Amino acid sequence: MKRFLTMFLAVTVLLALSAPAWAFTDTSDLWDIKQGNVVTDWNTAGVYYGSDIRNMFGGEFGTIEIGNTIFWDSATIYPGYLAGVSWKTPTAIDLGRFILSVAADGNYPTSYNRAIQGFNLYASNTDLTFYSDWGAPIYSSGYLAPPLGHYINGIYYYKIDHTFTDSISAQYFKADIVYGSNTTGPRIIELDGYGSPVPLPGAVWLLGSGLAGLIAARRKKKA
Ligand SMILES: [Ca+2]
Ligand SMILES: [Ca+2]
Repeated sequence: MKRFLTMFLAVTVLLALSAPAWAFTDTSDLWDIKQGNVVTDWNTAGVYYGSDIRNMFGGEFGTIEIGNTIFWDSATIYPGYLAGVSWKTPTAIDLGRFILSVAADGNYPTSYNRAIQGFNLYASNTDLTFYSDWGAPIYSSGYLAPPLGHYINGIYYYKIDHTFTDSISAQYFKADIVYGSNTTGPRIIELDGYGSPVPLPGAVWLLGSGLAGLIAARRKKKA
């Protein structure tokens, strides 16, 4: 019984800790369109293959190519080109963490296809247009490509999972995705925004089981 309980607790803790990592549909995602997030604009890189840019915020519209949004593949687009999107939440949110999930055609350095040179995230409390000056990004990445072995369901993935030291209160957001190739556009699978980290369910479970153990031990002592 004790062993079973320990196993059960360990599995619960593992599940609680691992759930947000690759869950593309997540009710705690404050940027999900199911939470009322509205995509306000995007730039000329557009969206390819009849897809819909809302698909990167939990949507399922148009042609869904491996469940994702894809920006243009075009010879007129060059490495360093910015594919951008802006969006707004119904009210200001406290952004504590974001996860960007991107698919690629192969494994770096074998394939540079769909690698991105960078990802810039902007936030504001003013209703800015896409082409407004958003000031300095709240996050800026370097070159991104799938790490070796990061291969799930037949797709190579890479991602950014970033937690801010201090949460950022904002209602308007914009992201720049910097092209890494002149022939293949970035495949953005999902962009999730979360509130400030709260005590993990795993920690609560551990605390609860610890207390239960103490009570049981006391009862045993009394008996
Ligand atoms: Ca998606
Ligand atoms: Ca999402």
